[in-house]
Amino acid sequence: MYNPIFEKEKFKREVTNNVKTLFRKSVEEATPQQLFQAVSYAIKEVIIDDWIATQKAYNEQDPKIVYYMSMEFLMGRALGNNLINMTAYKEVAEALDEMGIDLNTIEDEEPDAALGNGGLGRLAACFLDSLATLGYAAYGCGIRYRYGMFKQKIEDGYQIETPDNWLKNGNPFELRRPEYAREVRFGGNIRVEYDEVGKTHFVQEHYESVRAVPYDMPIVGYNNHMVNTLRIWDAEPIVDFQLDEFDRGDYHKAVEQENLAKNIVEVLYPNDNHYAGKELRLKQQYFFISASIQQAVAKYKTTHDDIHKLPEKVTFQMNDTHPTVAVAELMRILLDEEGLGWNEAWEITTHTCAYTNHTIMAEALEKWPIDLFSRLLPRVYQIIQEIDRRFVEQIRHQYPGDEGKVKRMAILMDGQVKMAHLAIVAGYSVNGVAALHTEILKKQELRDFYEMMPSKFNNKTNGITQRRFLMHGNPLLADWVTDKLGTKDWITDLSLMDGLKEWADDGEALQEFMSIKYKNKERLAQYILEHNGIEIDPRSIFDVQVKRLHEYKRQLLNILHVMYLYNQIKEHPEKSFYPRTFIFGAKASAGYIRAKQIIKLINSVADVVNNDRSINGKLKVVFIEDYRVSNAELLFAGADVSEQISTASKEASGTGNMKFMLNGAPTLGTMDGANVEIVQEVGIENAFIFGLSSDEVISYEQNGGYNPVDIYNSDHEIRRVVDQLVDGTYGYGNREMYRDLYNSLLNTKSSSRADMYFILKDFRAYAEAQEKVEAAYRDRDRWARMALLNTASCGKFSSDRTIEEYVKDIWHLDKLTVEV
Ligand code: 26W
Repeated sequence: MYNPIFEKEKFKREVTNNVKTLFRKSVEEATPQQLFQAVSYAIKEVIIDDWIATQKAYNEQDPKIVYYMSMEFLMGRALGNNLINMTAYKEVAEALDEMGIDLNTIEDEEPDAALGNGGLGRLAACFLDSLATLGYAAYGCGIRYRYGMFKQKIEDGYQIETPDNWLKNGNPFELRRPEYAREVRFGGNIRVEYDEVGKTHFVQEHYESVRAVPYDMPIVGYNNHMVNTLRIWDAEPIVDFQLDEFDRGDYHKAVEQENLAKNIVEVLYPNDNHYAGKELRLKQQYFFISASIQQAVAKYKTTHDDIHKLPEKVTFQMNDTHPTVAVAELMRILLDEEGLGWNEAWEITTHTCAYTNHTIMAEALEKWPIDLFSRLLPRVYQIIQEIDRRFVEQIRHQYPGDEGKVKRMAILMDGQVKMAHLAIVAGYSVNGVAALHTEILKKQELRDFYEMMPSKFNNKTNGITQRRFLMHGNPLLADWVTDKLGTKDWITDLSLMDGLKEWADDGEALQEFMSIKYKNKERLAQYILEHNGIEIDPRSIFDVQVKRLHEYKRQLLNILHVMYLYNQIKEHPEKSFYPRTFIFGAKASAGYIRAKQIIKLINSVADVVNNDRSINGKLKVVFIEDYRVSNAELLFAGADVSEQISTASKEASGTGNMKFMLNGAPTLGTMDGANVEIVQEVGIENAFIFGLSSDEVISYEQNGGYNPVDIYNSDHEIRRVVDQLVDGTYGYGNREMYRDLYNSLLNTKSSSRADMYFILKDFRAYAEAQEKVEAAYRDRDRWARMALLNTASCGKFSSDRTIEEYVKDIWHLDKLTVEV
């Protein structure tokens, strides 16, 4: 068996020595943070050898490389994950223990690398893990934000954002690579020149530029010596580059460039599914894309001399539309720097770029104002104009007289650059992230494009890595699975989980399974006691909804239902009620007022309910502060019920749903996103499904919505809950506090439609599904079986499966082997 952590004693000496040279201290004197640093550097030492060996394998085997281009990589912590993938976790824990150091404690010293918002960023991180584990050559390309996703504090029930200074103690795993720095240019104007042979040249002048400097983070594959690279770019002022002759000695300009460099990578935009049209964001996009593409082309050219064959060795996967400027940047390099003609360049580009769509939310679509775009990226804009001109010609040719098509499909329209259209036109593949989502893209959102180019469209249902979300997050269950299956192979082949079904009717196995769940609930309860000061009973049903806060995800439906339950308990104290703990975790975009009101409401309800002694602790509500990858692992492991209650059709896939399933929590959800496939795998009897279907939602939407006031008038229990938003019950007497939420449900004036997300429409069905949850939970054997079957049926949802599908259908990569 491969064991990279050498001899234990050598490792211990290394840690001791690191503490000494880094901090001039002994192990006994060092702080936990210093020990974290010392241990991480010792681990990095080992990783570096495999990293070098992987580079050597790249050079010798010349595999095709996928560049996963993403504005976001939500990596979380690295230390524990690296140890898991090096198969050294237990040995290292033991060695540290002998030194009087607790591995868990020092793991907690590592800040999350939170370079992402939510689903899309975490998916990118899972994909990198799977790519390295499966032996594929891949680079993650992104931005080294100085500040990642903001830290959330809850003060007086309100969300307060504070900066995430994740680099303040340094990042032991990263490697600065100044030798690969690139220049990226913004603004100015394009001068056209003709050379002696009459060839046209486009020269950008009077531009501002920054130096892009890459930092590499190792991506350790599981038990295979493969170490891939996440390359994130930092910006520095250009000073040691040659300025234009025109600019030389221009002090003012030097200062501006200093500012540009500082601003560009300063902070991750905390918007999820909402496009704000900020110029700085476009700068961020072009900055990391230009640097990454320049580098990929340069790397290709060091070993290949025919640029036309680029698509045989390189593929750029664009994670949503955020990196789509890649299309035009690659064209620019091929045209202006490689001197190719338009057709050749287009041929190469359209066989190299592929696009993944992650949302149908209209407000998430990126459309840049043409004046902004052309001012910032003049040459890139010219190229997009030409792409658009040719595409429109093609539409007119294929659909003569149909100007509606042109209006709907053009890349440049109504003063805007439509990034999704550019991605589809230039991409050789367009994929959605769950079966239902892809169908909605084909039939609704992207219908015209699907009709014109059906063969580009395909589905790749998302997945998650079991290395982090079971092995690291839930070691008790991981060991149990290994024991029951008699093999560890599920770690790299999750379909083997199916073998657990054998134990679904074995009383003893079920009991073991549930006692592991109980221990994880105790661990979570302990975390909540420490962080929230709230005592919760691990015997109660842990009902968990953790994800970004968004109206379409319907945290409001969940909390309204808690208010409804509270009313029931108060009114019928005699009725038996199984104790429930409702746990929420969510960050709201800083500018998303209504989302923030929902957080405040959840906290107000928690305040009232948790402090009402008359209900004997039957109901508890907890809002987890600063939900993030590291505490998510505890939440998935400790959950009984997985809340996946988005308005059908709105959640492209969801990936949290899969993490809960893996950890044995049945889904309480709508037929949306990947929930549909979860139900297919586990059986509808092992989930709690409710609510409108996506077809029903879409059909209501096409007919102007529905009238929530009818429901309000006819269902007095619903009315009571809605009224409690404005009668002071949860406003500490203030009736205006939740007026906007009340209006959003009933009043057409407050939004384009009343109850846009069908909360009241689905309320009864949701409450009934919750009753079924309670009934099922009371039957301990039935519940245990259900929970176990969820874990046993999650095989499809490994990101390993997803990546193999991308490789087979889109990327066509070769498998590498790394020899050490
Ligand atoms: C421009 C603002 C913006 C920022 C982020 C627009 C859109 C986004 C993302 C596409 C939002 C996102 O994270 N989408 C989620 O992607 C996951 C991975 O595919 C899916 O599981 C989620 O359903 C989807 O909401």
